[in-house]
Amino acid sequence: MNAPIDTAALSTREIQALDSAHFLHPFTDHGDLATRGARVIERAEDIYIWDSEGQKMLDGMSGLWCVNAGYGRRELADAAHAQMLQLPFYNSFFQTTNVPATRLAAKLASLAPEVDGRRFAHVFFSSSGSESNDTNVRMARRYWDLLGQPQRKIIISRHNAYHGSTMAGASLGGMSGMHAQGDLPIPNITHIEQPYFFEQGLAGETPAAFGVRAAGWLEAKILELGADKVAAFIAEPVQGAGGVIIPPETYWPEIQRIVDKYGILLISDEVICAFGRLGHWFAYEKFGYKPDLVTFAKAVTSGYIPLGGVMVGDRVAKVLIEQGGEFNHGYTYSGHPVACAVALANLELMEREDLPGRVKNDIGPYLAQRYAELNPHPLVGVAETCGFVAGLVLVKSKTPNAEGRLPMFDDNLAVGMKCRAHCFKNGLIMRAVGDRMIIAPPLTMTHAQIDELMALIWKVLDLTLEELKAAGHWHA
Ligand code: PXG
Repeated sequence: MNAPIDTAALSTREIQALDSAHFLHPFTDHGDLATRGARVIERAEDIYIWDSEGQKMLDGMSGLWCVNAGYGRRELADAAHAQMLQLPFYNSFFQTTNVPATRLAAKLASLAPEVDGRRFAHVFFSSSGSESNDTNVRMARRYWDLLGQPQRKIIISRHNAYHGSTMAGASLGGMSGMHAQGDLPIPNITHIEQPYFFEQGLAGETPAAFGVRAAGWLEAKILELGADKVAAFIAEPVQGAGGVIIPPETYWPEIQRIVDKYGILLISDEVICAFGRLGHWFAYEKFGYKPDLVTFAKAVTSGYIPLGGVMVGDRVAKVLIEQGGEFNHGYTYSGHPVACAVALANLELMEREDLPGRVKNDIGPYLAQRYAELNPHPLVGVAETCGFVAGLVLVKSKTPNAEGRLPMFDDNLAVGMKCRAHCFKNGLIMRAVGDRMIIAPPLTMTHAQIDELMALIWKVLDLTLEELKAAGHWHA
């Protein structure tokens, strides 16, 4: 047996060596990581993180789209501590329940707005977004089975969507790199194009006209498959991991019209967009559509402990409860008391500080205003925000080509990754999705902190431009 290792006494290099010897990281080229060593994040406070070499960084990604309440919130740690001492775990399978899970289900039901008399009175708990989307597939198909339409199995999703990394999650997602590994998607899941105006808008087309056209791809797919074969359509309100793809305003109303017309279920994957991120508790309220199932995870606990789930609307809940008998599905940690206690404390904190309202009325509009100022930068094709997510595209030139689009850099140049390297060096965590730079910072940010963020973004854009010029890749 190996001797236990006192990691507290290790240098950064020693931790990195131990890490690459034993820890297989998610979505990581391990051979490559071993040559450079992982960055060791040691502590965090407010909107900042510190690595083991003492470098402070502004966390423009809220961990991974989840630390909405910011770091260092003592009351979330206290809630976990108290609940661990009282009841660290008990299952909810065999006609038992626990107080935090029950209270949280009721709390979430009270926060989810009713639309046109359709309520979200019920919640199914999991521990992650991926698991929750597996639940959605099981539940949507069970729903149609119970209604005597078992042939309704197909779930339509979108290319470049992200719905998780389990077999069902990765299949629902539209990431070709994921499909290429492991024989995915699983049967009866298919994809349509995403509503990305910058990439797919036609010369002379308005964003509004594009939104209707993009929603039309759903109707075309339904007609191609046969409406009686389609169980559900799943989509993120704003695509997150795909690069903060913000649909035109006309998109969601048209999607709603189409799912209503064919009676198919609508699943809103709000793993990133719920809990204040877009200025509302749930994002379907912002866009005014009426989902039947809503996936949540991440910020329900501000990422302090794993928890996810599905808000189950009346339409599905009624059939499942009144006609369903036993639903043969669930996880050991469905309704985990400690995770639920932390979620309750987090939602109370978010309510007290009105984080959704701050995003909607204060820091969201301020970020939008400051982001618009980036548009004149020579590298920026478009800079846009929605609530408290933002994306900007790095372009080769501001002069549209023959198709009316701004020319992009050659993929081989990996300009987004160059920009991201400058971010790290200068104390900013910002993601690169291809040449789209994205952020989703904590919802606690002050105006002064937004100004600090913007100064950093200007700096890294200038540094990226200088690097491109020095290497002879800038001819504008
Ligand atoms: N749905 C959505 C919309 C997500 O963003 C998941 C489901 C899966 O959740 P779990 O908890 O199983 O990871 C997510 C997760 C990225 C990135 O690169 C985004 C996510 C996860 C990992 C990386 O932006 N989102």
